[in-house]
Amino acid sequence: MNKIILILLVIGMSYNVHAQCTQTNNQVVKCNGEQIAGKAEFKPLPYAYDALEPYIDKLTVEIHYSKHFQSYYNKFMAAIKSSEIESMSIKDIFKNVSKYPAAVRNNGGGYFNHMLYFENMKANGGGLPTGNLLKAINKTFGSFDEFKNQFSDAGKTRFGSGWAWLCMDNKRNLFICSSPNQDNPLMDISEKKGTPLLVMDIWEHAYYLEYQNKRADYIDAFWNVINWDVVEKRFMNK
Ligand code: MN3
Repeated sequence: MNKIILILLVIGMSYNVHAQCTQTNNQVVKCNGEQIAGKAEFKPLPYAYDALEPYIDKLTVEIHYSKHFQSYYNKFMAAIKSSEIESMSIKDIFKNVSKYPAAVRNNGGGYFNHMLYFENMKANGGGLPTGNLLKAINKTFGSFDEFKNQFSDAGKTRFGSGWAWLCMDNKRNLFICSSPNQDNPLMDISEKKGTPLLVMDIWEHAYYLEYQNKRADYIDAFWNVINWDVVEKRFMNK
């Protein structure tokens, strides 16, 4: 009996050694490079609210970031507080999101998707990606313009509120998809699964003040604010 306990103990210890957890202020915030859900932070926007003008106006960015995004974060934290999933990584929660309350799916997606969206924009953005990402785009879609058309169409044709995505599957193949509500391609309920590289918010709150019903104009403008450095980093990190 003691031998079994000893073996279990050794297995348990070696498991812990393999989980590479980093600490900030004595708190574990990441394990194996993945953000722990309960320790997720709401960080300040890395650029000014008016940095994306004239493509996305100041008031839209301000309300979107400080009200909508903040609210998803607050509700996500409330939804996981004191539950078993608080100490899991956000990506592991998404892998089984259908098993958890709808508030976790909606607000966890709302938090995570907005984090990626605001991160993959910047002042004086746009242009073309470079290096391996551009090569992969050309190989998959034939040309950057064809990729741009297909990604824009994913946004234009998504009925209601949602998101357009450029993703990579586990064989590093690129694909475009869109998702409804606050769903994303990391979730088990997603039709297409993969790692998000570039994301565009197509909820009306992302563009209505400036563009009203003209979603296509907002989508055209979005190409001028993309931070390709961030997208390339996501592509190379996996
Ligand atoms: Mn939004």
